[in-house]
Order: sequence, then C-alpha cells, then structure tokens
Amino acid sequence: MNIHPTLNDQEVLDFVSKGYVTVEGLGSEKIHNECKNLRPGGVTDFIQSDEFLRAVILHPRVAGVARTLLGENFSVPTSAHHHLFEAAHTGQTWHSDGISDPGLGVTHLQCYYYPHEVGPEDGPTMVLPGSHLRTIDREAIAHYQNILGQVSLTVPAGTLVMSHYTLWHKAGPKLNHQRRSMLKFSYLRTSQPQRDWITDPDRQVPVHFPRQKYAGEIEFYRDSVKCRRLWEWLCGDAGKWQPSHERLRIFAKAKLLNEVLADLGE
Ligand SMILES: O=C(O)CCC(=O)C(=O)O
Ligand SMILES: [Fe+2]
Repeated sequence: MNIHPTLNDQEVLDFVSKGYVTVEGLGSEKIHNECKNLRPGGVTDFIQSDEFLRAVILHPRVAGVARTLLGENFSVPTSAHHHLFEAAHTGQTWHSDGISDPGLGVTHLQCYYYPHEVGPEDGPTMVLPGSHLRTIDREAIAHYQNILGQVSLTVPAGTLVMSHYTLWHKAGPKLNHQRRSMLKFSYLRTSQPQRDWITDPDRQVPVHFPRQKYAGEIEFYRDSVKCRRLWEWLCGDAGKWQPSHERLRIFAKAKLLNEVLADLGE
C-alpha cells in the first residue's frame, strides 16, 4: 500500500483557512450495514478490522490527506468513539473537544465518519469554518446560537470530515427519531513539518485567505496573519517541532503508520 500526499498547495491553503477537508465515497455496503447495529461508545474492534482499515482509515484518499497535513509516518487511529443519536434533541452547544492545543500548527486531525446519509433533520454535526484559529474556553462559546457562516455537515453515506482538532463544532438539532451515526477518530503528527505535498515549483503560491462571514475588518486581518503563520509552520519554516507528550499519552492507543502497514503485510 503506497501512501502519498494527495493535496496540492491550493488545497493545503484551503485547509489552513477553513480547518477541515471532506472526503466522500468511502467505506463499503458491508461496513455501512454493520453500522446499523453498532453500539454507541468505544468501537475499537470495529475500526481495526482489515475492511475498515482499507476502506476508510487507510483509503488512499484519506491517508493521502493525513500524509499531506501530518507528514511521514503519522499515527493511525486504533480506537474510535461512536456518537449515536436516536431521539430528537435540540442539539449540543458549540465547543471544541478535550485539550485543544493553543499552539499554532497541524498536529492532530480529528475525523468524523458518517456511514449513513445525514440530512438537515437528522442532527448533522455543525462546524464553523476558520474557528480552528480561535482556541478558546468551551464555556466562552457555549452560549452562541447560530453563527454566520456555520456549516451543517449534511453528507452522503461514506463521508469522512478530517478536521483541525481545535475546530468549533457541535451536534446540530435533530428533528426525527432515526439513528444518526458518526464515528470519531484521530490521526497525529510524529514528524517535522515540511512542504512535501503536491507542489508546483514554477507556480507562485498566492497566499491569500478568504474572509469568514463572521469576521469583522480587524478579525479578518488577524485571521490572515494566523493563516499565513500556519501555512509557514506547515512548510517547515517555524523551527523544530516537538511532539506533545500529553497528547501522545491521551491518544496512546494510536499506532505508527509503518507498524500498521507491516501488520497488513504491505
Ligand atoms: O455527534 C456529533 O455530531 C458531534 C458530537 C460531539 O462533538 C461531541 O460529543 O463532542
Ligand atoms: Fe465534540
């Protein structure tokens, strides 16, 4: 199994300003049928099957994004959480998960996998593009209701959203009683950042970042500065990067890519 970066300069710039990438058309009928009966909570065994590994976690278009944004020999998730909602509910409050890293960089891709189609009434996850640049206390954002520019992840079956860990998100309101499944798992960086994705040496990279709908004049300026710094960090211009021991301890169940490939006999 050859894993190559799949994003080019412009697509990396899009991730830098938006904070997530969407990959559609993953999984298989078998996996998606099995998800119809999957229990909520930890689903470590389920995601470690060869089938799930090949059809989702190490699918070339998925591993290619992880390889682009996290560098060589990133760590591959070996545990996952099944976020299952059945009853109608009013939705979660805006938050970012766990220990959101205050430092600049892309060291952790948190992924949301949807085995079944999610429509507007099914309680889609909502994300706020660009919010990964604003690490903030959960309590400070929990009172927001609708935010200009928010996106409801209404997606076809077999969609993976790969997000910067700090991205603000929440489960959106759900109006029906059908199961809404989402499997959440993480890839982590283990190597130094460098611009080793798909680049065109002849092309001048236009480092221009779009303005988020919620950003006023000054915030747009601040966002642009942060985006530029994040881009430079990814290109390896920010000096030596150290893995976070705290993060490695919490996500210690992850395995290095080279080990997973060796287990698969690749
Ligand atoms: O299920 C969802 O759509 C999001 C869940 C979530 O963000 C959480 O429980 O932390
Ligand atoms: Fe969350």
